[in-house]
This record gives sequence, C-alpha cells and structure tokens, in this order.
Amino acid sequence: MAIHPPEKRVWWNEPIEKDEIIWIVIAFLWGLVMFGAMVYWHIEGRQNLSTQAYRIDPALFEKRTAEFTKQFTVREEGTTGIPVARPPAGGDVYMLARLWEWWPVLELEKGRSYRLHLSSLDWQHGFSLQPVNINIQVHPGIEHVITLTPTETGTFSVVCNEFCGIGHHTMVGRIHVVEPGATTGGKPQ
Ligand SMILES: [Cu+2]
Repeated sequence: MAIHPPEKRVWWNEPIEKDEIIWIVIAFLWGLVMFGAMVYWHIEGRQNLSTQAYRIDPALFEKRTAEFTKQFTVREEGTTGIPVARPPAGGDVYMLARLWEWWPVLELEKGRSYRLHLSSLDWQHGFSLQPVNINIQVHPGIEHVITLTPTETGTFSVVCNEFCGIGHHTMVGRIHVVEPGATTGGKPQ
C-alpha cells in the first residue's frame, strides 16, 4: 500500500475522453488494415515468399551443403577461395550462413527453377538478395526451401541484414545468374 492512498479507492474507473476513444478506434482499424495488407502482399506482392520450412540439425545441413559443393564446384570466386557451385538446372541447391559468410557462391541459369535450401550453422542471419530486395530470416535448426527461378542474368549479392557480431558487415555472399548453356564464368559457349 502507498503511504498516501488515493481518497477514492476505485480511482481509475472514469469515463474515457472522447478524443481518446477516437484514437483507439483509429489505431484498431489501422491494425486491421495492416493485417489485411499482410495477407494481400503475400499473394500479390513479389517480396514475401512462400517458403517451406523444416527442422534440421545444423551439423547435418553443413554436411549436405559440403557434399553439394564438393560435387558441383567449377571454380573459385576471384581470389577469395570460396567455391562456386554450378548445379544442374532443376535441382536442389544449398547455401549456408555462418559467422561471417554465405557459402558457397552459386551459379544458376536464367529461366530455370531450383530448390534453394537455406539455413544457419550458428546464429540468426538475414538473407537479403540485392538489388531485388528479397528477404528471409535464417535460423540455425530451421531449413528454408525456396523455389527460385532467376529472371535476369548478372551478379547478385546476398547481404546479411540481421546484426550477427563483429564481422557482420563483411558477411556478403554471391549468386551469379548466367544464360542457359553458358560456360562457367558466364561467358556464352
Ligand atoms: Cu549479420
């Protein structure tokens, strides 16, 4: 009990001011609009993805990504030593996040569909594909599977947009998109 209790015991039970009611109603209606927009953008928008998600042991995901990379590596990315995997069109593709890299670099063909598997080995990271601005939260223990069909050729960056520590700003991956049938490195045959 307070040292000086209010004289009226039920001090809070007063009629609500009209202005306050108006603002409560506006906020409530706007919340409903935003809720509807979330569903609308999921169907009509081009940035909210319909991903499948599964539980996975990070060690198993690392093993699968390593096997995938070993099988399909065609070269190294510049002088970074990071392998570039060029999987067959239509297949499963793996990319992992860890402190502080996206691994491996992928080389995909334009107009072909792939099943991209994404997960983290340690902390939460944010997969942000630039410049198209596609965003996915990547958690350890959860594997996202995204059906991906690149629509234009070029080099796309994967930027981590979830702060993950001292090397966060260096956590940049790559996806190269080349014309179907192009040789590795993107040059036409
Ligand atoms: Cu990060």
